[in-house]
Amino acid sequence: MAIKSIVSATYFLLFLHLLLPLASCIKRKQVYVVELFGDHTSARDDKTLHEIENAHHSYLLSVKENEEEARSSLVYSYKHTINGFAALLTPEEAHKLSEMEGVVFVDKNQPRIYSSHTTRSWKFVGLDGSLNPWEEESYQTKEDDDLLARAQYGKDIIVGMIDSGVWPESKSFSDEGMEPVPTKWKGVCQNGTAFNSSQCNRKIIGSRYYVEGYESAFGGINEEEDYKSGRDKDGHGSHTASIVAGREVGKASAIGGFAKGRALGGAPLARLAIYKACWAIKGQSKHQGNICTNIDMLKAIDDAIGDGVHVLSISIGFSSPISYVDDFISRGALHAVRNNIVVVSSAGNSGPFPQTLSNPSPWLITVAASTLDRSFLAPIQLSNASTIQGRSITPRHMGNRFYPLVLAGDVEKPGLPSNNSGFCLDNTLLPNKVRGKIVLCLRGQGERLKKGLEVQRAGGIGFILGNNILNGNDVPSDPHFIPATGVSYENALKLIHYVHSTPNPMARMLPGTTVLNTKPAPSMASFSSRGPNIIDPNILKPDLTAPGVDILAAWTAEDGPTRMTFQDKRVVKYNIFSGTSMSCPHVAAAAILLKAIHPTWSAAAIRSALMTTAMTTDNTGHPLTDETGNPATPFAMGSGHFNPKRAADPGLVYDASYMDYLLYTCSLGVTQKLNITYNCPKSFPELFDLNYPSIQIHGLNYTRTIKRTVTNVGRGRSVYKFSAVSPKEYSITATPNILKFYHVGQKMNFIITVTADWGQIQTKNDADKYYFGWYAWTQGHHVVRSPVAVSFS
Ligand SMILES: *[C@@H]1O[C@H](CO)[C@@H](O)[C@H](O)[C@H]1NC(C)=O
Ligand SMILES: *[C@@H]1O[C@H](CO)[C@@H](O)[C@H](O)[C@H]1NC(C)=O
Ligand SMILES: *[C@@H]1O[C@H](CO)[C@@H](O)[C@H](O)[C@H]1NC(C)=O
Ligand SMILES: *[C@@H]1O[C@H](CO)[C@@H](O)[C@H](O)[C@H]1NC(C)=O
Ligand SMILES: *[C@@H]1O[C@H](CO)[C@@H](O)[C@H](O)[C@H]1NC(C)=O
Ligand SMILES: CC(=O)N[C@H]1CO[C@H](CO)[C@@H](O)[C@@H]1O
Repeated sequence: MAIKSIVSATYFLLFLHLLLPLASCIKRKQVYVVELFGDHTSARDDKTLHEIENAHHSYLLSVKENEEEARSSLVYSYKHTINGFAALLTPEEAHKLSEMEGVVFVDKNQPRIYSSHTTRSWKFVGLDGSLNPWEEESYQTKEDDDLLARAQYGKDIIVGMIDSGVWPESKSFSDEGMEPVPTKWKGVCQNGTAFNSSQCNRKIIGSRYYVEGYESAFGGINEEEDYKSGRDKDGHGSHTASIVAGREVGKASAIGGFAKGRALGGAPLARLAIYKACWAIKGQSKHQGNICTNIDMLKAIDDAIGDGVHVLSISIGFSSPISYVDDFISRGALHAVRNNIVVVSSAGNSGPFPQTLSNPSPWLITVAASTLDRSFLAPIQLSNASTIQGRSITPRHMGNRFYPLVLAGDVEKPGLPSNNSGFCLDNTLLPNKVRGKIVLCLRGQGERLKKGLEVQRAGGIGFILGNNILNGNDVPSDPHFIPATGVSYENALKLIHYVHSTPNPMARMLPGTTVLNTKPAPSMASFSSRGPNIIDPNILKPDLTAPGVDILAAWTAEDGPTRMTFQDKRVVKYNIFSGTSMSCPHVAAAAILLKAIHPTWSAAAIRSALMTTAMTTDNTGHPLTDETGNPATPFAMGSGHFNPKRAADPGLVYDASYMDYLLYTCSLGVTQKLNITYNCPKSFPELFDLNYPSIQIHGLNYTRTIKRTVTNVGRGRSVYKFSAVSPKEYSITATPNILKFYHVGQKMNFIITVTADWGQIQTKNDADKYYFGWYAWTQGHHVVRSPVAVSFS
């Protein structure tokens, strides 16, 4: 009970603070999160679950007038994640509860707003090509079919999608020919608007939705904007679900007769369990788009654990880092991992700036985004006979004529502030100077699709979107409304030079075509969030990169993809979208296949297999690059680009258990704050000793030894040899540097020593800078590789 008194004291201070502003609004009920002492037992029978809910109810009954009121005030009863509940309480009731025996914590829910990790441009329909993620990567081989066959296409594996719901009628979610639902499944198909309990099938085996947190923060769902059910209005949830587990669909889509592709998810027979926690908000709201609140997210994870999913795919997060304690995805995921569920999450779209990474917890798989080897090339011909390369998926053509080419900055209303000039923002262009011309607009301010509309408004005939220096080579392929193409920063400079140096600059834009096997690919998307991890600089994140640029997948059949920003009447069943939201489900699909092939592997073993076998070169054989054209660092790509086939046979894995994560929370000093009932031992491992498949060390000015353990999952008798490429200014060694295994399942410990080259670093003035290297254990075709990032301070 010592804990209780300490906590009440902490809580009380918080409470006073809350009470003052609330005093004036009489008895207004708000959502509070109440956490109780003690963990849930591991028993998960109906009786226990019922008891948990009754216990939550009885707490409420003790502060409410009657049974009826207590029942109706319970918002969520958490049964598999935290031991607690969310309830509508007055401040007085909250205070009373906080003083009760067994209550550790009562807090007014500060709705934290998560959003889906797609880029802000809403993209639209491909020109060609298949969306099979395995097929599109030229460096992947036909052997991937063997992988799918070995995994039985994921038929026994259930993936929980926490997202904006699903469009159940999409052919991608057909259950034709599928076997009955796995008998262990405990989920439900929740009745709601336009999606009732008879609409689940053998593919979509469950559907639930979570709206309480949203509605308490933003008011009731506007049923014009979203369906109050598992049905997806937004498109994001259908897109991610079909990337993971979409069935094969012959002719995926057609707009203007273009798209003729085969649509196929990564694990086409896996079962989908839909947890809709994200809701579309239209209009000019600050949280425009798809938003999700913390208590809804946590309940979705809580139910997914109870329902029996094997993998969770969460393409949701914050736009900047947030602590493990405040982050309900992280907290829920820790309990999911305890139940041996693999949780895959997106790194975020706040790149290319450093320290922007989201979902950094070491129990998550954190996925960055990179390109495919497919481009939609739409070049520009200049009247001086040069061609400038561009990209577009705009289904509008301008014909063969040349038209005058102008720069937006030269044809806009006078007196615009210089920081608003050249961007083709709303109502900035002068029709008398734009009519019948092609306009070059710059990226950086304003939405890309809207710029095209502004050119159209002013009577322009075509539009070129020029990257700024930050976007570099990362050119988006957008579905504009008038003939349009996008160009790199370098090409934008060429066009500007051409206009300035030519008396009568003319150009024509050629229609877009799909080009496969483009090189180099993959390369990092500029929007992909970057490390270093500032929540804990001892854990290197992201973990991996996977395709997240111009991904074609299922859409809602009702909604124009750009509807969030302006009227778009175009409606498609398949849509092109970019973001770490799209790369995350690729890795979730790989995790499904690995889980099917290796049912006994832990979540950490599956992550390790994916990380240590990841590719660090592109299809030219050179190091994978970022948007600047330079080699990408582990802060952009983690261990590299996922490679599911090699991951099925990694040789060795770095395993970690729930207990290891608990000890990690002890080292970090957050165990209590996470309200985990666990008495930390007197001594616990260093943070950097968590058995992670990568290494990050900060503040290393002399030498450090790091412990790791590998488990043999390859051949029985085998000998692995150590090799390393040390980060500049440091050296890496291992003791021992040969690992001899005698049987499968055998574990071996080793120590990595990283030593700084003092003198050199001191003379440089870059103490904060990280240096990168790697080490590997090699045996035959097994190369078990780990990136290393080290900084001096
Ligand atoms: C559930 O389904 C029934 C029958 O379709 C319908 O009448 C009812 O309104 C639905 N309930 C909700 C909450 O949508
Ligand atoms: C559920 O929806 C389907 C399709 O809209 C409809 O045919 C069926 O009657 C509905 N069932 C119930 C119980 O409302
Ligand atoms: C543009 O510049 C003005 C004046 O310097 C400033 O007030 C405004 O915030 C700037 N806008 C942006 C988007 O940077
Ligand atoms: C045409 O103009 C572009 C842009 O100024 C320049 O890079 C290119 O060399 C020119 N081509 C010829 C053939 O002069
Ligand atoms: C080296 O690191 C130690 C421990 O972090 C610190 O006390 C010391 O000041 C550092 N030395 C330099 C030169 O930064
Ligand atoms: C007893 C305890 O540690 N309570 C913590 C529960 O979690 C919240 C944050 O969500 C902390 O603020 C409490 O201190």
